[in-house]
Amino acid sequence: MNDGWSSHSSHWGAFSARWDGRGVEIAPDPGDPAPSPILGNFTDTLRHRARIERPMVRRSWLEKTGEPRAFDGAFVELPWDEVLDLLAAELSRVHTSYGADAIYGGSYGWASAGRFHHAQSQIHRFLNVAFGGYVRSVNSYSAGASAVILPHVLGSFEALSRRNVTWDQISEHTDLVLAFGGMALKNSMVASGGISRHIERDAMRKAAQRGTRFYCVSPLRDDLPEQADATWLPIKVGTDVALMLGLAHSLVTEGLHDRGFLARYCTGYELFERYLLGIDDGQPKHAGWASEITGMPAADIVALARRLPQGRTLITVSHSLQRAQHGEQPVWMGAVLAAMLGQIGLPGGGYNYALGALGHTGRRVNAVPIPTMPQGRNGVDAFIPVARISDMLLNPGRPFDYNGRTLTYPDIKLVYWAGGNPFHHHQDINRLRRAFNVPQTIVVHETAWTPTARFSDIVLPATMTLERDDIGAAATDPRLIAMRKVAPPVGEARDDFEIFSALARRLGVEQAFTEGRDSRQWMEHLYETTRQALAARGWDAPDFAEFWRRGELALPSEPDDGGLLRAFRNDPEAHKLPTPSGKIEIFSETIAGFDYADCPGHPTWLPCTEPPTPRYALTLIANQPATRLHSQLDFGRHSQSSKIAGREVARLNPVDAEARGIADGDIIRLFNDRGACLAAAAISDRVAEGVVHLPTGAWYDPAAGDADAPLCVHGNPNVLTRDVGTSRLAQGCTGQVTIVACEKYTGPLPPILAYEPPTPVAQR
Ligand code: PGD
Repeated sequence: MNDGWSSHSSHWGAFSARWDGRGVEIAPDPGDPAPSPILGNFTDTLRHRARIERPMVRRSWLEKTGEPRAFDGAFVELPWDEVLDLLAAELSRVHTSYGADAIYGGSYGWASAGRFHHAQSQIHRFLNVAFGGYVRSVNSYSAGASAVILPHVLGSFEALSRRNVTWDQISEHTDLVLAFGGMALKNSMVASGGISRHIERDAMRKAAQRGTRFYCVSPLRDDLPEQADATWLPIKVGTDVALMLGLAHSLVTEGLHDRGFLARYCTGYELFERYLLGIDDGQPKHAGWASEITGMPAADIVALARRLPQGRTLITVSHSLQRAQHGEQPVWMGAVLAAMLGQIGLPGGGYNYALGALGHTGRRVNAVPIPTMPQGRNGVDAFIPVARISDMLLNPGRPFDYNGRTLTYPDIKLVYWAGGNPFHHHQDINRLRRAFNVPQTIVVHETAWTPTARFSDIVLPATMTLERDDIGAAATDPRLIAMRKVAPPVGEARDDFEIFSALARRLGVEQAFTEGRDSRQWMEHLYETTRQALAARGWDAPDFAEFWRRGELALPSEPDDGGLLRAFRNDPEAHKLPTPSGKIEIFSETIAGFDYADCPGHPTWLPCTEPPTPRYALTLIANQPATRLHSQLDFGRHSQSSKIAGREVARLNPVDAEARGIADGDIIRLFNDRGACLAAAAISDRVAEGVVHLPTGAWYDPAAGDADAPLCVHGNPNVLTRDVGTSRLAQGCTGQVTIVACEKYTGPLPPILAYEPPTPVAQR
């Protein structure tokens, strides 16, 4: 590229970058109408002290002292060859002594956008090739509950979130968007694999200007952007199902529901209606009942219900609502409410689960496949729903429920992670710490000294995306990006592929792992699938060298045809839904047959079993941050610029702040029975009363001295969150909400040590 500029891509946008030996200059893709400010995190991170420069091994692990792992433990620097020999021998020992089902390779995490150096694909492929498999994880922290409930009642998560109503349809057709949990731009700014065009802000503006009315049902006003000109309906955290039921009740009692649609396209409505009207339990779910639970005036609920059938109405339910106990219910009830309005499958109407939750939704999908790294076959049966990791490590051999089955937690001896940060993403970090002390060995490949790296035994330095060539692509993005190397690797960092190839060599499976290809040959090989599909349809299909020279390639999209719901609406016999009945399941015989009290046979109001108490009177919302992706590059300039006194910022309502004597900028302590953290207070009337908002992603930074539940001095909300599954059905992540107390912190301010690398020590 010109003047040292290289095309590149990230989960938060395409850009060009130039390295001057110290810092990186970034220029967003000129075709992107709303580039993400998160790109600013790249500028100063390549040579930051938080980067891992050399392989390190925990001294107590090397010397087999049996000491528990600690965040401030001593590490010994070892040469690559020595550490790889050691690791290959340890993997062989565990495999020979205990089998492949003693190795946990779930390795959840977002890693980087490039499709060849995709850390998950690399680690899974390696473990499959070397050991015939590993204990895996299923589903995601994003959509743990919805991915399981949706196929039972409506269709696949993929179809309902990503191939459904588009922003174009909304701009053209939609009169009203009722967004449960909103559609915050900070979320749609990000798409796994890359996003070259951020279209959501302008799409919402265009729709609002044409007259679409947006309603933001959320305790946080900014869950819809100002461009949507939304009406904010503040609601008590976790009560959306009660509001949906109150709306549904008003529709029925006023005869506004679409009986024809319910009869033709749905099954089980009559049973659900009995519940709605309170025929069996004596409690009609009327607007007054919903008002008591949600805190919204009953008259407003009735008025909103009357508006819904008046034009083209779209109901959306965000990921956040299902990242909570009983998270299956809002996903299901949102679909039922939309079914009662009879607009499912119409352009711009009906139901789109998780629209705006990521930059993958509301778009047309590509007409050709994108490059993906083949992972091979996993021959191990054992798996866990991803957020059950602490349960698994702490309870080997214990049975647990999942989606109608009784499974058993395997006995894990070795945990291997690449491309994720469980000490960021998992709930109840103090419990996770106890769980991570159970396995004999923990291995991580990381770019930086994350808390996960600091708690591992063998820490291998991985290159950052800017330090290697790759191909950026997502099935919902119309550009394939040549991700060109911008700078040399820091220290002795190596690509994950290179590390696994070297291990595979030591284990005698190098040929099977690499198939005789180096990185460049792999990229050419993976690109070929896309090129051939383009060529087969007569589209521009340059060879790899030409694609690389150009820096990007346009990918044609499928038509905006409304996906499976439109086809079903047009001809429900020819295009049955992939549910047991082929229809929308308002009552599910399958789910009822599982006999789970926490997920019955139709959508049900199930309050959280840990409600606020006089001691823990506030509800914490721990959602996605606006200044970084998850915990990635938390040490970067943009992320750092939003902190106050180095701490993550927690927002709270003026009423709650005043009651506690807290002023803007004060340092506060948030705590409950599980843990405590510091944060900096920002007082805001954009946060509903009774709520504290602390986003995720500030690196866990435990103060020394309190071994059991140390204070996180930086502001990681996962020291507070509860580690329970959404229900026995999905066992999804419930990290979004928890109860807390909050007070002004007046002690001496502890230093932030989260980004300080351990000082290497000599082996004794
Ligand atoms: P990231 O910070 O993206 O978080 O959890 P996830 O673990 O995905 O971690 C990715 C790590 O990969 C980073 O540490 C980065 O340095 C590393 N990395 C990047 N590129 C490479 C590479 O090429 N090679 C290697 N080896 N490493 C690399 C995110 C998870 O958090 C998600 S998806 C959700 S939706 C959840 N959300 C919440 C929530 O809403 N509330 C709470 N309380 N908790 C959550 N946790 C979940």
